[in-house]
Amino acid sequence: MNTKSDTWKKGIVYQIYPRSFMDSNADGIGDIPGIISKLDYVQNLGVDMIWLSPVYGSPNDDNGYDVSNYVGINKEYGTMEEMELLIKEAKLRNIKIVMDLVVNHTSDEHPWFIESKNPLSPYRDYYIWAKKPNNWTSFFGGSAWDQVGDEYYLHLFSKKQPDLNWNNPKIMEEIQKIMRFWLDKGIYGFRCDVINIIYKTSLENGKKRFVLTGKEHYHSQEGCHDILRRLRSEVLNDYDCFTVGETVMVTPKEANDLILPERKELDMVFGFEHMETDQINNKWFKTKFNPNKFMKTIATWQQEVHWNANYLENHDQPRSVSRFGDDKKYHYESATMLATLNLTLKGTPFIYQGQEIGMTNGDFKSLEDYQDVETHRIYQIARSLHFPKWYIKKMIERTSRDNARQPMQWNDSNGFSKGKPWLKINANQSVINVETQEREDHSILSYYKTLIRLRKSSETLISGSFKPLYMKCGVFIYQRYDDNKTYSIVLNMTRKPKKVPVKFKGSIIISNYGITELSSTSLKPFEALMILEDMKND
Ligand code: ISL
Ligand code: CA
Repeated sequence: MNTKSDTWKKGIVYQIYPRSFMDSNADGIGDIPGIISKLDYVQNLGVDMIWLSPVYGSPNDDNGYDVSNYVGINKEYGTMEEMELLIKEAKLRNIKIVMDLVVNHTSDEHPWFIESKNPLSPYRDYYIWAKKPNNWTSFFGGSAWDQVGDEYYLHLFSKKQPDLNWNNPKIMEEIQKIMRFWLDKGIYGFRCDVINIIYKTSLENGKKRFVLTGKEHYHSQEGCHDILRRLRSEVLNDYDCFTVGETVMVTPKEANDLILPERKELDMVFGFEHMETDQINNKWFKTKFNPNKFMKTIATWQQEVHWNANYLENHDQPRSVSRFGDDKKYHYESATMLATLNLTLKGTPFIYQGQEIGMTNGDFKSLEDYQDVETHRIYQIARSLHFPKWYIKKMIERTSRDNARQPMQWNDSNGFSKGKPWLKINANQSVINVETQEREDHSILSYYKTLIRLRKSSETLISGSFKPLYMKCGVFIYQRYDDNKTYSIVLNMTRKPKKVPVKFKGSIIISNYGITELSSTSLKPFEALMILEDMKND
């Protein structure tokens, strides 16, 4: 049993989507040498871990979440030597690398699947084949089955992402080898892709649903818990590492069933309930953002879940300043208000590349500008359902995952690449970029750096308790406290001035309007304050 460091609880994670982070060889595609060239920037942010989205061999149908070689590197991103150099260079800067474990499915170009297409192959049972498809539907819309020969194979995502058959003990063997291959290279653990749907209890038809018909046969099944316990006891326990599960559709209770220490499964999970408070039925049918619903969901997870992985955006989600803030009139104020939320909650903060400078949703002009496989799939389905074109355009503009995948805005021109970027760069990089913000004290980037330093120096923010004080009219007030200190965090999540309904005594630790005195009884638009309560007055 290896002694486990607690960096994953005390530190902060920065997510890098390699294709869009930094291009070192002018082919318009981000790569590993590009990441290495920006490690000083990442270190200067003050973060402790980098979660690296997949860089494995892949045909890029889903930008690497379709793996064709788990123990090789996509040549567009670099070589294994460069990957080993990244781990080493990061370590020199006290940054640990966390890889993406994508084991619900492989690419259909993985040798296992190519072999498996032959019914007589020993690899046939590495995947899920059936004489005829059941009624299950895919996360990307449409049937979850495609035909090869006279049989069908299951794919809960794109048809180029066939699901692995975890009922086959060979899969456990193969995946344990892959995990050890990377842990032996000195990585600090895994973000586990859709890890709570990998075990299918049966292939029975599912109850007809608007989305994900069939999910009751694979969502958080007992067989999945068994697999997670074995991965932990047979592999992970031999290393100083942690796991964060990407667990779709879990409630706080289901999250605890995956992460409570006595369960010996995962260390923490990404929940989605706060990310589903501005939609009806599914993410493509967005509603007006309702801050009260959002903050109540967050408060529930803070109080009920053993240890949270706190995030506001990632490579699948729209940009938080556009979605939960105001990326026009109150760009600085709302981005820094959201930063204050993200970095003062209880649990491990995750920051997605570009969030620290307030990167916004995309400025795509036509469907051809989008690259995401899911976006194009949804477009086809919406057209086949005769949705009006103007409605489909709005749906895609608000929800496409490409909103988060436009290249990192390093300066006001070609900071990301000297070549033609694989995905169009947002025109607002002329004003929203790292170089400009590094020069200014009053910038989103400077605010993030201050907040990160503050959080890492405060035992109360890292391990203290959480208590909601007020969650109404778009105002979210909560406390983080322990025996030594009590902080009150006050957030106006709206563009309207709001009355402060609670009396505070104490000193202002941080304010996104730069105020130093607790005089006013009202909050400005998107105002954020953190106050160190005056304990003497009790
Ligand atoms: O898009 C989403 C966020 O609302 C989800 O439906 C997402 O597709 C789902 O959470 C699974 O995401 C993960 O697995 C997918 C991959 O496309 C995503 O990028 C990855 O984060 C299949 O590997
Ligand atoms: Ca490149």
